[in-house]
Amino acid sequence: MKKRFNRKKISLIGAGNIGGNLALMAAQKGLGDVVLFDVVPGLPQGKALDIMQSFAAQNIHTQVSGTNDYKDIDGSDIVIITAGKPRLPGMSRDDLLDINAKIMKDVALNVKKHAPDSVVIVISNPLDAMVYQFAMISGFEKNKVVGMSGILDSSRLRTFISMETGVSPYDIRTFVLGGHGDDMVPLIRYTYVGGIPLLDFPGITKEKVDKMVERTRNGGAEIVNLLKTGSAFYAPAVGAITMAESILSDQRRIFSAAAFVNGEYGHKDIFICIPVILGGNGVEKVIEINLNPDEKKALDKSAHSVESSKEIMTKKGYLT
Ligand code: TXD
Repeated sequence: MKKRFNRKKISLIGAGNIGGNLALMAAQKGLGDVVLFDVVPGLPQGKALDIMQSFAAQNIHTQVSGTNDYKDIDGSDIVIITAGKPRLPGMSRDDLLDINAKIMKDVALNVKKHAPDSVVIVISNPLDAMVYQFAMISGFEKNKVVGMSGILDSSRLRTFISMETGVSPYDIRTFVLGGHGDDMVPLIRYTYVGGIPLLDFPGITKEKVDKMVERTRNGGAEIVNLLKTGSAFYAPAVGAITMAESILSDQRRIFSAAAFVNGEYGHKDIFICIPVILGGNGVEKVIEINLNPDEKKALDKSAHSVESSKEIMTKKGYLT
């Protein structure tokens, strides 16, 4: 689809559960024209037509189109990648590595060719490995590539805190650092209910906080086990579209997101979830917050898990 005068162009690589919801959400937020791409013939076209047919009742004036041809993503301002298999019950995110690394290599080469000036948000799992692989294969500047992880993990923790305190999750703030895996690092010391530190909120105990942290770490698996046929997709789509809006409208909002580190937090040449400012240039700034010894130890453990999967990717030739 040709870029329309002065409208942003959002291309979604993967028209599955998350991709379809991203297309509808982008349209409802008026972010720009949307191109939905997938390798399955008819899938993106069908979902795009269905979404377009909802506009008459929604007062929406942008375009959504579906395609199996990468040339239709030419000139995209932002590309959001969900191409790949989701988990099934009993699978870890890392179990998806071989399947999704082969897919991501193809996607990265095509995005490099057709949308070289875009900012890319990677969602596919295993997230930290997939976002790194995309950056290496595409050769994009590192600030133009970011992974959607911490905003989802933070949303899960905020939801559990809301259930416990009765406060709207919208008024709860937190950060989650590290890999998007079982050793992710929710930072309780930086978690606030309104302006009240979580551990000072009436009725909150360390035991309750530990339970909410554990449930956050298992948040993805909890939904996979309930759905049985795939993984979460509404909250991941909202997380990604919120990041995309901050980039497309240069809002410069702060998120927990998988970004490239070059010495920050004591780690180099990996993507891990850290606080970042997202604006028109993608990752505008990596925010290095103070960590106490326990927090730093937990982050290092999580970062080492990410480094191990990077070594596997290197050995298997997925990074070239
Ligand atoms: O926090 C996070 N980052 C995670 C990520 C949160 C939830 C889901 N997470 C992962 O996103 C999940 O483990 C998957 O790896 C992706 C996409 O999840 P989704 O639920 O959208 O999976 P679907 O519904 O199976 O959609 C994937 C689509 C499907 O339509 C395939 O045909 C398509 O990807 N696909 C491809 N598109 C483009 N190019 C290629 N090569 C390709 N192969 C498959």
